[in-house]
Amino acid sequence: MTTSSTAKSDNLSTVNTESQYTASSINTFEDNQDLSVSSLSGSSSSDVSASFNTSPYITSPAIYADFNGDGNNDKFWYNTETGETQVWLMDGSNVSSEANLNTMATSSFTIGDFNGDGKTDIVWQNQQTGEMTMWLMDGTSISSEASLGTVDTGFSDYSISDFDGDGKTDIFLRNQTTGENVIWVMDGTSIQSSSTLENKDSSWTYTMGEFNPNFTNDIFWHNTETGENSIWFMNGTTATETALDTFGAGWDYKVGDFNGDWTTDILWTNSATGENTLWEINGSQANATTLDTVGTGFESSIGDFDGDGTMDILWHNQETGESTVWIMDGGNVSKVELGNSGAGMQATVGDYDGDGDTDILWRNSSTGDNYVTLVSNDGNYTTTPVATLSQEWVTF
Ligand SMILES: [Ca+2]
Ligand SMILES: [Ca+2]
Ligand SMILES: [Ca+2]
Ligand SMILES: [Ca+2]
Repeated sequence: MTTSSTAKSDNLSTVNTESQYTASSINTFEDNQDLSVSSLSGSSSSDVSASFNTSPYITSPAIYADFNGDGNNDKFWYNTETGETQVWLMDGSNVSSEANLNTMATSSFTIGDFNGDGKTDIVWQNQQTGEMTMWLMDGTSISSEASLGTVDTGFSDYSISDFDGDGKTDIFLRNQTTGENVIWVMDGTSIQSSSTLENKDSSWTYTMGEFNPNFTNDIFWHNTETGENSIWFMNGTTATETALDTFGAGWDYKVGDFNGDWTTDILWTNSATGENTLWEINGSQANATTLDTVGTGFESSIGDFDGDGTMDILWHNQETGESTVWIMDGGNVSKVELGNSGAGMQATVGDYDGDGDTDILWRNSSTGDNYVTLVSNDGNYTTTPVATLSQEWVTF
């Protein structure tokens, strides 16, 4: 595998242990833990077939892949050696439909919904030529494929967001070496406008979010050397910068709406010490709460595991297989221990059965075995093997 040929999503680091996830290692959530849907139905015995979640982020096909728009999150796979691609439409722990799509060698990709039809699309960058290619998706088919042109290969850092709030995902391109930043406002496979924004030198990293929230998406900037933080509040291609407190030099950060106010918050993690701090953000205000420390080696995945519209955190240790879900209510945390996954498993998350609760796909990247853990509205969970794909395949 070449390190340059990977998907751009989170949690794609590979593991190389021999252990397997076994059915016998799977427990149920502790009986006294309440993972029921509370804010939506007022009852923990609500119809488990109900397919809703109040979070616009959890249900966004630009954030969690849904290639046919049925409300069940799906899986996309990329073979880092051959460039082969595969899509799985999920129906719970069943792969209801799968297809091999075009081969895209030496490329990176990310998802979005560039035509705003509620079905996840894919944008590619060829890391050798800089050519950008878009696939508008319809289930297991590419309904439209187009070249977006070629960028300088220095712009290998790109992400998606909806900067003008029209429901069609746009593209942000950054040259991490020179600090140059460019926005492409998209309408399907057409670049409506291209704008160069202010330079941010290579000590800055960023993530996308919705920090006001007016649904023109914004950019959070963090200076890894000085700990300076700021937000670009976006309105189309116009950025208005607001400085936040200085914090977290050398810390990692992830985004999620952990208090359900539709404003993106920041989870800070110090991977050396295991310390965590939550920033609940409202415009230019960041309310900091120190959270518990997790052991080193734990990685976070963000989802809504109790389906209440506020995002939660799956902590998973790939070496030991330990997993804990933190059910979040702002800075208040209820912890739920998951069974041990077995060592060497990589977790990715999505709502694969469409019941509003985020589920987990475990992948053993040594053996290529995959398992889906479905979280149900009553707080129980079940784990089922799904198809195996050899180790050079990655997913997000
Ligand atoms: Ca689409
Ligand atoms: Ca929030
Ligand atoms: Ca939640
Ligand atoms: Ca679910």
